[in-house]
Amino acid sequence: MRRGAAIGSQIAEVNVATQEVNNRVLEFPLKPEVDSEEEVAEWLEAFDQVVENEGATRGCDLLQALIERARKSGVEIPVQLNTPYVNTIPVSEEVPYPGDRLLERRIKSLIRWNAMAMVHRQNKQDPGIGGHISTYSSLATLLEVGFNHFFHAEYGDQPGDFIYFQGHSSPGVYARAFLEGRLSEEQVKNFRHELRGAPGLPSYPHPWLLPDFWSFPTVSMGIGPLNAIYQARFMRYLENRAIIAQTPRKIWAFVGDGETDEPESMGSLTLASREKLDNLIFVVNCNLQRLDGPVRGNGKIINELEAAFRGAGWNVIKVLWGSDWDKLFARDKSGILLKRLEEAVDGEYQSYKVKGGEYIRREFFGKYPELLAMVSDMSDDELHRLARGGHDPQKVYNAYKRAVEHCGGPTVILAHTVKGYGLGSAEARNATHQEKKLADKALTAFRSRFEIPIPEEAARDGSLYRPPDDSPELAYLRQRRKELGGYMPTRSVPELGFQAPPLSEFAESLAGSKGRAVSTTMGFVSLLRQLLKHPTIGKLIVPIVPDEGRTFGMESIIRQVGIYASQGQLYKPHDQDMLLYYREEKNGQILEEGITEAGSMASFTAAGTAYANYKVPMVPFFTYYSMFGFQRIGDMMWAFADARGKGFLMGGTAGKTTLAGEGLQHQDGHSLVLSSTVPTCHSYDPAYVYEIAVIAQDGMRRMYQAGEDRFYYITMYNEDYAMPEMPAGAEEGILRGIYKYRPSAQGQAVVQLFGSGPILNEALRAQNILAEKYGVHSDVWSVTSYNELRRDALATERWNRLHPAEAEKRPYILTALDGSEGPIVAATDYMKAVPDQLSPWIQGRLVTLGTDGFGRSDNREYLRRHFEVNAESIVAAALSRLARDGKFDVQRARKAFEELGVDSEKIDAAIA
Ligand SMILES: Cc1ncc(C[n+]2csc(CCOP(=O)(O)OP(=O)(O)O)c2C)c(N)n1
Ligand SMILES: [Mg+2]
Repeated sequence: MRRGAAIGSQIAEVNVATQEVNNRVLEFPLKPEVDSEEEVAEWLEAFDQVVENEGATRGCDLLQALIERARKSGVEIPVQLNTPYVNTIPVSEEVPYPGDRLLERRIKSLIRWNAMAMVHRQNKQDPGIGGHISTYSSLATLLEVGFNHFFHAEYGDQPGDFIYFQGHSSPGVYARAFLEGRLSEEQVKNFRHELRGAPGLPSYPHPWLLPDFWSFPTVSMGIGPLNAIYQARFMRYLENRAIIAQTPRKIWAFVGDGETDEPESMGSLTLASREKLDNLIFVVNCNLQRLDGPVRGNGKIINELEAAFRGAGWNVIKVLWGSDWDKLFARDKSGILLKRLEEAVDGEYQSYKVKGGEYIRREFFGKYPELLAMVSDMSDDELHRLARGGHDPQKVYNAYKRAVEHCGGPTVILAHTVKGYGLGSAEARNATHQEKKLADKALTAFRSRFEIPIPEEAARDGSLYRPPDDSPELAYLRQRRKELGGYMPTRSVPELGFQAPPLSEFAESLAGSKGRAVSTTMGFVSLLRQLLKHPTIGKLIVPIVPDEGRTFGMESIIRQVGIYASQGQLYKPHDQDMLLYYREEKNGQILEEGITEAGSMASFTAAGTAYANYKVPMVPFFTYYSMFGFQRIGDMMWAFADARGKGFLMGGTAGKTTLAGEGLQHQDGHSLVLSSTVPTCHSYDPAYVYEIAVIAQDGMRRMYQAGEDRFYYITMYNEDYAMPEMPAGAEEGILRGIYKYRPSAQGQAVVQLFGSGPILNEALRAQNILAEKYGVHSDVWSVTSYNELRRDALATERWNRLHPAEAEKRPYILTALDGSEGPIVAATDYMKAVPDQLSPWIQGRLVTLGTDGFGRSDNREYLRRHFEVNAESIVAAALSRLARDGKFDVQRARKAFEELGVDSEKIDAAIA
């Protein structure tokens, strides 16, 4: 028996008795350095024999045993996550293409043309309007194989797939919809001209702008892939909770290779494998380029991504080379071609495409005589046309088929493509991303290459072309989509049939805490518990929390509805004997995300758009540290608004002085400024639990019952105080942003005090001090939303501006203040910019106290003194202002400052 074969048969017994094998393998000690080629050949031959005679699994066992053995012997084994730089699927395992390749190529050519023409034409007549032609040109085959064979719209009782398109490929998606007859020529001609009276097309996938078409905003890089992962997870959540049926539908996410540099793209890969999301397929369009130049000029982005995805547990399918390469690989007995493919870096691959066949022969194949000989029968033109895998429908089809059939985890397809494919001189050039127009010559060349049947003259104008309805191309295209359930993308919203519980059902929250000191956060948690118990909408509530459940006192909710865990609870929690143990369940309701606000926001997005995507009106409540919300993941909130998301963002531990102790990086004084920038976000800063109840009830009614596309940001604090009962008739004011909470008890008020959140209590204390010590009467108002008041005032003002002949309307803030006199001191735990939003309408009256500047570690008393938002500062501000107005004695005011402990020379917190 040859030596190698002996190793094979001996190690084959490794699974039976490891120790025995260990001893015997010692007869053939592995050497870390192999010193002769002959020796290597012997080992390889032995291995080949094992695989041939006993199968691949046996070969794998053998390698495993060798690795273990090597580790035990102290041999360091290099971590190797890369496979050879060839297609993952060998030719021998490919299935034939099921479609009509010729017709599909015709259709794809027409789409290519129209996508390019749409952008070209628009930039010719409106220079600078922008658009992209080279992203789609690299993606066309990847999308078309999907559209013709894989992307399911609704079919039978199966709901459809979800597709996250690369944002910059939108012209191609529009061009297909144009051929399908779903978009009119007028619409396509109005690409990027949305404001001209005629229906136009938005630049990118924006559901807000084209709500019947797009579902997933993707164009801010990184948001698409992250949202896609959490979408796939949320789909499983709905299935495991029996809210929707389990189906074989898929989520396809098309991602740019440059886009993978965004941490959001790669940050949650392990969630997808941990959760075994075999409903998720990523297709990374590896055209090796981004906006400025190569993604990894000096290396290989595909290898880097393969290692990252494999390391994260994904099934990786590389589609690198088109079918033309197959014959070359068949000739490559020595492995020299593979060696050359592996040593060339992406910057070189880019040059090969730019510089053509002669260059490829000289620089790529010419490096080794043996390799050069391999292509001696091929012309330069043939070398140039050697296609990359992502442009070969046969290879792409096989990859997609395997991805769709893969079970047990997510798949990524790394598809090698050429940026600007088919655009002649713009192909693969560094500047191709920004290319918007083609020269006349390039246009006519494009027309000839893709055989577009339009006159040369029309080609130069970038005319659109749609073949007759009864043409074989359109008939085929329609037939394919019919078989796959219909056209995509499409977005539709059903009748939601949601009945918001009436406010009376929240009697407990409205009744106050009967003197018990509680926080608004605790009040919210009670409200949430109650909602979760609700007989009809309880199951639709989705509590989301990024590892802060205990901070917000949500342990009871964990006990009540459990944490969603796709595998159930595989361990006995150590606190199982306790009432509030850490309960994980396969059908748990809470999404406990761990420490990822971005991931939580992605879940919030999946849940908040479920009313359209899954036709179930899920109501998410995402509770988080307010400092780590809009500031950290504001772009995702913006995308949520674009996606017409609904739900409640609950900003806990809010306020710069209310979150005591934590200091600069925790204390939030500006999320309300940031939230005010999102058009569909309605922000509230409530002081009392009944205010939260009123806002939440009305929010549910407006979003899910009345069908308004809006969402809420509500701050919640952790300061405990007695929650009063709701004053009669306060609802309207709470919702619109202001109501008088406690009028002056003693007499006509000469000053108005505005307070929000816990600072309302400071205003109330100030009211007492002013009256008792200084004989100044004041009214106290709870301002639940400066943002809402400002929006109302702006809308009213605009109406007045546009209707000069009609009776002037008055903004709500002014009607609310009718009859209230004197200066207004507005105190907030947020920046002064928040109350200052009202300045234009209460000009001359407003004195703002807010928490501009960096936070500090201290208790509330000292923090409020530092930021000048305590009762004493409110009193001082009122007296100061009254004194300036000649309504209060100046000397008395100065003395009052001393009595109040207000230091006129203290450093300004805004710059401290
Ligand atoms: C967050 C974000 N940053 C920057 C951009 C601007 N931008 C648009 S496309 C692009 C390059 C995209 O390259 P890649 O992801 O490789 O896609 P390709 O067009 O090459 O397919 C950049 C930087 C953006 N859209 N989003
Ligand atoms: Mg790219």
